[in-house]
Amino acid sequence: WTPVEGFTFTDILYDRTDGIARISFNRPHVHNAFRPETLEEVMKALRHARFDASIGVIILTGVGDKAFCSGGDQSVRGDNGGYKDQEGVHHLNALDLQREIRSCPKPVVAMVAGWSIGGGNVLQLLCDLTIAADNARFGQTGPKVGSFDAGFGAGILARTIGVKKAKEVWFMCRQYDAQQALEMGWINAVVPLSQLEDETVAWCRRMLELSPTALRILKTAFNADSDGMSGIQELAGNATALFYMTEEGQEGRNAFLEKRTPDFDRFPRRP
Ligand code: 2NE
Repeated sequence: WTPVEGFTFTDILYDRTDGIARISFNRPHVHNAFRPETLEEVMKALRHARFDASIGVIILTGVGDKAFCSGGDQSVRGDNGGYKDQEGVHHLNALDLQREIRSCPKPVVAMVAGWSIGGGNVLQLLCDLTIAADNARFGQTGPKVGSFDAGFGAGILARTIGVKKAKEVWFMCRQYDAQQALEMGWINAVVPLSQLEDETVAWCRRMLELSPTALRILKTAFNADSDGMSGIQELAGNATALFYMTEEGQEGRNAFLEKRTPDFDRFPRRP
């Protein structure tokens, strides 16, 4: 792994290897709980990886083997509707990151060792795939600590593991080990901790062998109905992008620029 140059992050690490970017929560003293600044940094790195054409897959993980992420840092949770940044402004920017993970056109893979809890576990859920170590533990704590995620955190969980199980997760605030999470369909694979990185990278390399456009459109398709009109917008944006790459699409642009009537006659009206 090589650190990506040009960034000075305090709360995350951002590095890369052969087509794979890795973004790591780096607050191990609080089991990688996030504060607003942490999430801003993750979003900055995610956007950079998104626009770097040499990156095909992004891993989201936590530093160390004790925690992926334990959610919002309760020590900076304020009384004014969110988590306080260093200027005292309150944020719920975990929700912004959730949307960015979903709308990132490249696969995002959660690599989980240790705790995946609270808002951290919702981020894990929203990654496209999750590879867990055998020491991973998953759960929601919201109703215990006076919080909840009634958006993707409830809705996508219900779609992922079923409504009854999702209600159990939120209503009981229990913790589930990696094997239980696998059986529920919450995650994709469990491996011994010592093999976590190798296995995750192997999954990423497999995706790097495949068509990036096919993966991009499939990701959008999986999210389209649950994202409503904005999901359809993303899916449709892929159609526009592909159309722009055709002679038919380019004929319209060329005719406009050349101040002539477009000639679409040579393009077939397919059944
Ligand atoms: C994760 C868990 C179950 C681990 O328990 P354990 O016993 O293994 O560790 P411990 O001793 O609790 O944690 C180690 C240190 O990390 C801090 C702890 O306070 C402790 O610090 P010291 O006592 O050593 O100084 N720590 C852990 N998680 C933290 C957190 N989230 N914020 C601040 N400090 C934290 C156990 O630690 C646990 O249950 N943690 C809390 C999980 C939690 O409730 N997260 C917030 C959920 S709400 C949320 O994330 C959210 C949302 O619902 C909506 C929008 C945005 C965010």
